[in-house]
Amino acid sequence: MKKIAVIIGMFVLLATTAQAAYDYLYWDDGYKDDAKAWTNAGWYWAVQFNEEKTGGDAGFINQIGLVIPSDYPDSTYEGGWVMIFEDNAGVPGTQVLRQAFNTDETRLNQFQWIDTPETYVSTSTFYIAFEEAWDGGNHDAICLDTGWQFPTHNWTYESGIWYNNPQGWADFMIRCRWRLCGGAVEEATFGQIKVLDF
Ligand SMILES: [Ca+2]
Ligand SMILES: [Ca+2]
Repeated sequence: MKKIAVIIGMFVLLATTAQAAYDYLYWDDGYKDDAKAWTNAGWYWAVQFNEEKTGGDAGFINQIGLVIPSDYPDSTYEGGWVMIFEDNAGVPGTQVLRQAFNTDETRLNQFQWIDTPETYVSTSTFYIAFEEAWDGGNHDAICLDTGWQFPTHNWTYESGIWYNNPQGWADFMIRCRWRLCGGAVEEATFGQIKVLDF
């Protein structure tokens, strides 16, 4: 009986070890200070995560989080698209996910988490992007914080060209839930996710 218990214990231990944990990656400080809106579909806001977060490993993403402001640019909410791009020599490259989402109006001004299919990202640097629903109109905007800046991680995609934070805005409030391939997750990010309340 004792032997069986030990064997069961080993299986539990193995199962626990094999079960990959996810970590939340982010640069923003969790406090909304500002918001930006565009009226062009096909223009994106994006946040880059790199080896500082991933430890240089490939991984999987299964959630994307973003903060949509209330009552800006208006008080109707159209949702939009979330995307994941792999890295190509320091700029966004292959798109590995594009998914529509509906804005959760109970979670304006705070993180709304969108489940995605578990998406393999082969590069240890990658980009999470948000695009408004369709062209024209006062469609959903993105929040950003203006303290504790990591502006080099902000990207925009305008008229078909990627720019590395051309306006000096920081930080777009776009996060993701990521796990590295295989083993245990390193301490890949800092702090806890803050509750937005302002
Ligand atoms: Ca609207
Ligand atoms: Ca910041």
